[in-house]
Amino acid sequence: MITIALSKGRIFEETLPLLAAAGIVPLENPEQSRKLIIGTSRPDVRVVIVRASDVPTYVQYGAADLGIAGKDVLIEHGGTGLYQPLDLKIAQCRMCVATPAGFDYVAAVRRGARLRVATKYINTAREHFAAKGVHVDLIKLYGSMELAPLAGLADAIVDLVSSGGTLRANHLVEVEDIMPISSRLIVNQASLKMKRGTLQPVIDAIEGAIQ
Ligand code: PRT
Ligand code: MG
Repeated sequence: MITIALSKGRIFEETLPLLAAAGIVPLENPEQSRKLIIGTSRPDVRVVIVRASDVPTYVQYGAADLGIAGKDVLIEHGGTGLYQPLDLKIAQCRMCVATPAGFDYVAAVRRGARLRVATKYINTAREHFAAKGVHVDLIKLYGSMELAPLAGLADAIVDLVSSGGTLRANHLVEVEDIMPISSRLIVNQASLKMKRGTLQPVIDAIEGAIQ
């Protein structure tokens, strides 16, 4: 049996055509079903539905053989025990620093001000600001980072942006680009050794279907 860990939402939708290329079609839509384990058109393959940030953990411990996770999530997880053979080029966005439109970020950095930065991505943010020599107090949030500067919790946020619509709606502007983000296929290292005969053709078919 091969178990694939997936999250609902944008990753699931964009993953369907890639799995289909490997002959794997989930038998139910997780958006409609409450089931957390979903069978597929292949009797030897099942999908488990987990939170996006839990996907690397399931694969790390071998509860899933394969998974698909954003680079943002993988950096925060650390990648221990994971083989990351493919950039799937799905769920693309970018990680950036944003501030209220009236905040002079460049001037604050230039005068060495200590900035309060709210984010879900503590590791990514710590590395980014350390590399630039910017002093920051990082405030961990689990969602809706855009609210933090508006409510007076932080001077800036580190968050993902795709269309820019959420920033605009909250009068925030992108002041620094940190890195492009896309989703990766992740594989449990022990599974790859023990089940290579079944896993490698799946990995190869997915690779062939990347746009
Ligand atoms: O919801 P949950 O806590 O379970 O996890 P999650 O929010 O991380 O899951 P999900 O499904 O929302 O995101 C899964 C993955 O999609 C992320 O890990 C990213 O790799 C990727 N991705 C791509 C994005 C976006 N684009 C994105 N725009 N993840 C989140 N966003 C959010 C962003 O945080 C911001 O709040 O969308 C908002 C901005 O969108 P725009 O279009 O208004 O700029
Ligand atoms: Mg979400």
